[in-house]
Amino acid sequence: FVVSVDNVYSNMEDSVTQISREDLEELREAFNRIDIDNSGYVSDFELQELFREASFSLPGYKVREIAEKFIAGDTNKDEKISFEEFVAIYQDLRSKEVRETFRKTISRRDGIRSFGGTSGISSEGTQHSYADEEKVAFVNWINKTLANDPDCRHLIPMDPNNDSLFKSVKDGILLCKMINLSQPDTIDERVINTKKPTMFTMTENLILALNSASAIGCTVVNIDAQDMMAGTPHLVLGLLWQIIKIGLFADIEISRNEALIALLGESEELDHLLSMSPEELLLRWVNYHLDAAGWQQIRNFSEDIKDSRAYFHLLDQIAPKGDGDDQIQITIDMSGLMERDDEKRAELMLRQAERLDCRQFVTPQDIMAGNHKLNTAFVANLFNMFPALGRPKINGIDLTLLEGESREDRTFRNWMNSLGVNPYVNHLHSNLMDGLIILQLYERIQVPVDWRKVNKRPFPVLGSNMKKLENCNYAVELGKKEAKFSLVGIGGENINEGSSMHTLALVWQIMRRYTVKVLSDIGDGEKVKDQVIINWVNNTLQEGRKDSFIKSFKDKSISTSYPVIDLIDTVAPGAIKNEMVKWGDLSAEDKLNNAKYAISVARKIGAKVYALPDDIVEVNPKMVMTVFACLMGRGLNKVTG
Ligand SMILES: *[C@@H]1O[C@H](CO)[C@@H](O)[C@H](O)[C@H]1NC(C)=O
Ligand SMILES: *[C@@H]1O[C@H](CO)[C@@H](O)[C@H](O)[C@H]1NC(C)=O
Ligand SMILES: *[C@@H]1O[C@H](CO)[C@@H](O)[C@H](O)[C@H]1NC(C)=O
Ligand SMILES: *[C@@H]1O[C@H](CO)[C@@H](O)[C@H](O)[C@H]1NC(C)=O
Ligand SMILES: CC(=O)N[C@H]1CO[C@H](CO)[C@@H](O)[C@@H]1O
Repeated sequence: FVVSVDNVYSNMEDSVTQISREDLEELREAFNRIDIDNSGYVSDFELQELFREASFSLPGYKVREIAEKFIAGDTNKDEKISFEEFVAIYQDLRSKEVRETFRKTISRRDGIRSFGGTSGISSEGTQHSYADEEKVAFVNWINKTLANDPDCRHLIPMDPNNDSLFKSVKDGILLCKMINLSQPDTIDERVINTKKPTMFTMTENLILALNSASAIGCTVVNIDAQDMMAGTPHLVLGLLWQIIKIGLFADIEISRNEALIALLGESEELDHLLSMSPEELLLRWVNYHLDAAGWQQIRNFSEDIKDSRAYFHLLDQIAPKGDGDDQIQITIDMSGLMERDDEKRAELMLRQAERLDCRQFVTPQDIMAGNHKLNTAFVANLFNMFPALGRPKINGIDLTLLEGESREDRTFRNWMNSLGVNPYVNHLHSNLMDGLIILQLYERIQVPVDWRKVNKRPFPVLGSNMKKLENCNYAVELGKKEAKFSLVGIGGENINEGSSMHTLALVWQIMRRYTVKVLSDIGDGEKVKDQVIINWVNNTLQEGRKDSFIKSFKDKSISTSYPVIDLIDTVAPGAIKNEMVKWGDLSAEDKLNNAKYAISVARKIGAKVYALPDDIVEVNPKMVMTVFACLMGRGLNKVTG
């Protein structure tokens, strides 16, 4: 039997009370670390390693016993262990005396703080751990980035050495601000409750933050306002890292930063560069500068940077040479390269980074430990501050390739990422060509996927495209037969080629189904037609004694945002502050202002809106439909309690 991750989560949470959601997440993480090819399975011989990852230290004979018992009872005899099967084994063990051993091992892990059942923080006796160095790094970064924000005076600076970060997220302001910095203009500041914090206003801010985080592509499944209110460390750090990373990576994208074309290799097609993830581009950027320095290339931000030597050469290459507009010149002192002690060398390197105002995210220990996350952040910040890329030669390059993704593509991509698809989608069309993301999305809308029929990563070198095409064919077949989508003239080959028109046609139907699913759940029938939503909007507006109404999702009057604002005012009285809304004859700017306000308030009252203000101003019917459907979900929910 094959079970989707979502099902695992919901089944586990519902039926098996002994295992907490946090535990499940940790197991999931451990599982993913072993399941490097994302197949959804680990082999029986990997079981020992898996237990070690899950901080569950067992003697080898015990693991073999378990593996044998498992294989004997394995119904599908494939000698592979799915996540659900692993959880079952884990639970079985945990219910026995092993429980105590589990606690002890986890708290002995270096640099990791842990809360046991007796600490009072977790009443269920669950175990969470978090990396202290991440907390320190994020606190310093937030201190710096929010230092001058008047709304954060009560929070900043935080002390990196105590729990002040986890206390500071409580009122939601810090998260809202960080989201808005990572993706400017995501949250309308008029909507954040900054005065007189009460339980209610703080919860509102947190809901606004979480829904906005989803909208910019953070995975927030399994995190809610309560978790943030309680300052649950690993959840706070997990969310903050996603938010910070989106900001750090925002400009590591060729369409937003043409200078990156300089990284194009000889006889390399631009297409290839365009398909690279920000992490890959960042690595390419470092190696570009290391080449120029005559230093050996690095392969990743862990093993290969531990001795700080590559960093010295990188700093030397990117430091301003006095030829810029500001004529600032900073000469990197390279004498630290001669230092023999790794830790002292790392410190000397960081002092040079400090002269560039880039001593961020890492300590000498994080460098020596090869902490991948923090070193990636350190380098991304260096890139943002000093890209040091000359004007690229763009003759002979097809510049239309550089147009960048459309707003709609980005919204779809953010939506997928917020649902936690794996791997992260950086490019809507090229990342969907192997069919695997689409199949994961099917599970989110309850279309059953038989994973035995799916080819998993890594694809073989030879014939990989055939495997991917098979997945795409299966995805289209399921779309037609199971989901009953309208896919006339769409074949697996269109998805496999990355045809944007065909991919969008399929993805939109999945997103639509996802959006109206909440309505079906409430009991408005399996298929919610547009007309059902329009009628509800009209009726609700009428009941609320509002003048606005809509004829369709293309209705030009939507451009003012009045129908959205009136609807919010009806389903959540008091949420809209009338003086914030521009009424009367609206300029283009007024319309945009209303749309920003409307979307932020919608998120604040609990509607998970992915649409952007421009979608409302330009009346993009698809995105407009999702806005009204989300509000309908919110409105009906209130009625049904
Ligand atoms: C953290 O330490 C600072 C002093 O550096 C103190 O003002 C603050 O109250 C402490 N916060 C917590 C949550 O312990
Ligand atoms: C959000 O970002 C925009 C643009 O950077 C800025 O104008 C606005 O004041 C910010 N809002 C908040 C709440 O910080
Ligand atoms: C980094 O690269 C080295 C080889 O230089 C390799 O041994 C190591 O496993 C890699 N680490 C990660 C986290 O990818
Ligand atoms: C919506 O309501 C308005 C007025 O209440 C009405 O004129 C219009 O026909 C309605 N549209 C639909 C599609 O129901
Ligand atoms: C109190 C405290 O530790 N503040 C720090 C906040 O972050 C800034 C910038 O990194 C540091 O300079 C402060 O020391």
